[in-house]
Amino acid sequence: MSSNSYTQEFAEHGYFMVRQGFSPKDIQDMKARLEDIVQGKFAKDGRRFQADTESGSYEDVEKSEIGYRGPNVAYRKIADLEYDDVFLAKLQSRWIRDICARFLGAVTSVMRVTMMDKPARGGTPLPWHQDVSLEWPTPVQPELAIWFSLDEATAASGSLQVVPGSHRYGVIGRGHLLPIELEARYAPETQIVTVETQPGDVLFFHAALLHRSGINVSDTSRRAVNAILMPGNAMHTRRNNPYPVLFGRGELRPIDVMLTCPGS
Ligand SMILES: O=C(O)CCC(=O)C(=O)O
Repeated sequence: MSSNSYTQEFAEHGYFMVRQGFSPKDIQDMKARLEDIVQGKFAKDGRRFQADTESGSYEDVEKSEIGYRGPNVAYRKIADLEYDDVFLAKLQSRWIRDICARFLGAVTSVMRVTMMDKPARGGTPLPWHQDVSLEWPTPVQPELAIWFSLDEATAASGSLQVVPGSHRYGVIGRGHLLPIELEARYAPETQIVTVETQPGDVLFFHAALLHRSGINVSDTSRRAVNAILMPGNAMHTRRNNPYPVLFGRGELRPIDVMLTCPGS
């Protein structure tokens, strides 16, 4: 697919897919690093972890993400991956840089980079939401999100589902979670598309696109990475400091993020 088709797909449907954007080695490197993080072999101050629910209900998800609690905890989410040298280096691949320059301009800032695990025969449904929110501490709304799975992602393993074209609603209400009473209007069953991917495939979507994911009923885990990106420089209005830059002047460099990450 050419970059003109990306622009067209993005405008029309709110997403496009780059099949095999990452090489098998890229995926292997990220999986190995993730396993080291989970095993505690690559501990880092300030990194945020969220344990999965026992109930399988989104309402029971830990509200604040806290630190590492050992290798035997089922982590639903691991945050701050922009401060991991392996993940950062892969996200800063030349082809992603080119796509971000096209869609976000000369500077791309990072709202967050997280990994979400749907373990084999488990996980917690993530309801319809947008990667934008007027409640988030930023004057600049995210515009682009990147999503890719380190494992095969299928309907059975809890892959991402989207509502094509829903980015055109812009921020719905205050954004982020779609109120349940609005689901029939904004996310009718007949319009839902399940995005199925092989390791290496990378989905780019408009941050306002409605998306969700279910549980994993397959026998293998589904570990996916989601990067939420903003155009230009952006200040964190609660911390009163700038969000990290992925591309552009002052960008994060893998060599600089080896030791710590700020967390929140
Ligand atoms: O990986 C998934 O299932 C969805 C991730 C996501 O949309 C999020 O964390 O906001």
